[in-house]
Amino acid sequence: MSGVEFFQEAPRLGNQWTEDRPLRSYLTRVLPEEIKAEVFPVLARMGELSGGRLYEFQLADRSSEPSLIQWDPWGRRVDRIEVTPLWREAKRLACEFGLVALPYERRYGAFSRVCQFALAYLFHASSDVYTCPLAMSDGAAKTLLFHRNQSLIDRALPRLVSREPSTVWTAGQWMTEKTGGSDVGSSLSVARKVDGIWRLYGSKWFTSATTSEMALTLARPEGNGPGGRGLALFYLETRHGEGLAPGIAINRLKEKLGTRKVPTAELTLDGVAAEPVAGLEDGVRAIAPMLNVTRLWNSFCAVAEMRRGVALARDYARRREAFGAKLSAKPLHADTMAGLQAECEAALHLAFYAAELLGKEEHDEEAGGETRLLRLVTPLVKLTTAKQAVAVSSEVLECFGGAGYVEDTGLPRLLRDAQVLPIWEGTTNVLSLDALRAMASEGALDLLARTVSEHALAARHVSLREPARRALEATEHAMQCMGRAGRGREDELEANARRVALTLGRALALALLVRHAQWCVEEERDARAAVAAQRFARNGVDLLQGEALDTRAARALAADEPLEP
Ligand code: MFK
Repeated sequence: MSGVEFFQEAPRLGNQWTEDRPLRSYLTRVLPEEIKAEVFPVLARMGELSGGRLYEFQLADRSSEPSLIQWDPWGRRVDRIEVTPLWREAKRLACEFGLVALPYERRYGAFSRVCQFALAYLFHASSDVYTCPLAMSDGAAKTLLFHRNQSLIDRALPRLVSREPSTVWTAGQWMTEKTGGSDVGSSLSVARKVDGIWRLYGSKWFTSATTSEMALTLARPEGNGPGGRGLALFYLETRHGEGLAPGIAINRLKEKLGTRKVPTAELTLDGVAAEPVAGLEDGVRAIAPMLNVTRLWNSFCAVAEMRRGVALARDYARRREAFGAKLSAKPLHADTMAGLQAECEAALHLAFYAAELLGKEEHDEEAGGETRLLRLVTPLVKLTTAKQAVAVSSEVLECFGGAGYVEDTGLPRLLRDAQVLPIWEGTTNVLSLDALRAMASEGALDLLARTVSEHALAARHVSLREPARRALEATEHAMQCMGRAGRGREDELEANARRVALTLGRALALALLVRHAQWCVEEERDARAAVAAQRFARNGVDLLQGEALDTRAARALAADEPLEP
């Protein structure tokens, strides 16, 4: 061998709780002392796992994937899914830490959701998206409680919130059919009552984490009308002894871009027994409590995915030398990383704000219309953080140069797993329209604007004045845009929906960050959150600057059809 060999060191992670300044700082500000005393050591344990043993396990388990075994050696159809080794460990840990159980145990009162999601956030990035079945189980528990269906609550709830891995259940959320993942009302599955038992017939085109013991799903009772109103919400159990319940067949697992450890299946339902959860119509409305919970999980997973990428890139920048200095010392690299860190911090406050609202709602502590606000904040937080996660993860890969594009570094997974976040649980456009509906029907926009201004006006430190001004200005723009809506302008409003929603989401995130930064300056003598607020404001908050395109012109451009000048 001639010449000098060079080996780049791999990025390393430490305790993900200890190293997460924004998380620790936020929880220090909001949690009462007695809860901190109990929860901080648990978070430290999860942080140690997530940056240590579980992360190493994840790297070692990188190439294993779930598999579908359709037949046993003697020709019987079994349709059994084998999950990866890490998923088996993740299931055990999720039970031990009570990741689904926590809010139902209600030990931390209205802060139970904050504590739950702090743990889930630390867990997610090393769990190979085991958070997917956890999210759906939480959503199912919430939905059964919401509808006060006592026999189903008695049967399923203790299992969904169990801390015992050998008896715990997870839930599926079988909504998507070939006719649409977004337009759920066009679902074709039917429900027929045979000898006093409801049976479901049809197919489900995407069912995530299909190893669940139960599922909530939609089907149209025979004779019902079209659309979401004609669907009903059903509960079913998927297991029968060692195998699948009669009337369910797994056709195949999906070959997906990312979330490759999550077994996502296509199913045929051919008479599987099911039970209505909440009457025999209005199924879309009936499943909404589940959607709102899973959308919040999605948001925390987005923040966690960003945080993991930035933690790895930061460590790498400290080790990697190029052009005669560490990357961390290079002004342009530092500026890029600062932009990413700012996105993470703002997203963290946004997601936790929604968790605070949900916790208050569940403990009857909501005040001043906070439940209506939550209805609007949920889609805003989901769509905003999901878009951030894709952009940040893409940039994180670039921070590693070619290594970020090479599979056995474990880095490409970050981008692949982030890319699902704006798709499942409602795409950005579908959620933008959902946010418009929430604004129109629930009058929540004023509440949101008031929240932004209350938080932004908490900024007294000089460094926070400009970010606070930008949050207020962006919100004002969105309000003006909504104020122009009216008869004859429906198309314009719809075309602007994503810009309005993202502007509001980012403005709220900035205002929350500003408010926290003020506390950090005063209580921690730490200016980093303030710098994050300044930087987030510069990353772009107001997407409504300038005139919107005429919708007719936009259609012509989109379809590349002729248009007279
Ligand atoms: C790592 C984290 C992992 C997270 C778990 C991932 C698991 C992945 C599994 C999936 O992806 S499952 C599929 C997820 N699918 C969706 O999220 C569906 C996306 N489409 C929508 O959300 C559409 O907006 C919708 C299907 C709801 C539209 O259907 P419709 O039939 O046009 O319903 P419409 O008229 O908008 O709403 C019907 C009623 O429900 C209305 O109430 P009213 O009857 O009183 O007017 C709505 O207000 C209400 N509603 C709809 N969405 C709601 C809601 N209420 C509360 N919250 C909501 N989000």
